[in-house]
Amino acid sequence: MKIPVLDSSDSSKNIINCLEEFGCLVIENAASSNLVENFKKDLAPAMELSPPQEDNPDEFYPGNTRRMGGLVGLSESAGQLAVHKTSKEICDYFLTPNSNCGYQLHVSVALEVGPGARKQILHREEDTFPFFKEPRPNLIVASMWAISEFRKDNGGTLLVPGSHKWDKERVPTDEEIFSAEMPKGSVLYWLGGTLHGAGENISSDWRYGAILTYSLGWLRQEENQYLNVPSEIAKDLPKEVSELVGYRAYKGLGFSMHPDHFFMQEEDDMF
Ligand SMILES: O=C(O)CCC(=O)C(=O)O
Repeated sequence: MKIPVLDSSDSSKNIINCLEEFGCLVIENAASSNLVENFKKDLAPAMELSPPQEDNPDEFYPGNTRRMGGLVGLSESAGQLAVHKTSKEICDYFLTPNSNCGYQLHVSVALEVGPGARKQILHREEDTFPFFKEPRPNLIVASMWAISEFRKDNGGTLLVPGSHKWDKERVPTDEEIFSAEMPKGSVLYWLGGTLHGAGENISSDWRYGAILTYSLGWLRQEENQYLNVPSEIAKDLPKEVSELVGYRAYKGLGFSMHPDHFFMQEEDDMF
């Protein structure tokens, strides 16, 4: 079972069926090179401030990597990626039925894997929510936008297709683990129950991805969006983007009386 590769011209029905079956897939030609280059330019000053750390084999995050969060506050292009049509269709299908308050941005991190970086421990995005008996509803959808080319030798994300349907105790064999290989401008999606992790980088170039994950609106976000995208920045974002970050109320949850962010539930939105 390999990672399926589709194209942005494929129908949403195909994309959803494939994701349902394999738990992951790559879509090529999803973002224009302008969008990718603008993202990279916007993030450059922040990435400079995030020097690669030395590796500590006991740490979850490998060394020799650069990471920066709060993407939609740093780059208009990141906001455009966050509300991309295909991501919305996928989230509407996999998340909306499990939530009375929609979905939200869960993590937004620019992630460069440098030469010599070791591979990351395989994990599931939903490992942090162990409170549901299997099979559980989908809680999280993840995307990784290829800001550079992703290859096996430069740390392309490792995935175990089909593992979203596995018993939690099952350990993948080497033959069941695949690297996501994709040209710049592609996007990789996986479900919250799919085993994955960054690959090792044995090349001489940096692998650059933007990870944007989405969770059910009633869950605690993994990244503290309100600190990483503070009020004074969020107020100038497109409404759709600030709402995705969490600046909105729905069914009485998350109301605010902040002068820049006044939102209460509508009468007919209550129950
Ligand atoms: O960098 C990658 O390819 C995967 C990143 C990841 O899974 C994580 O940061 O937890």
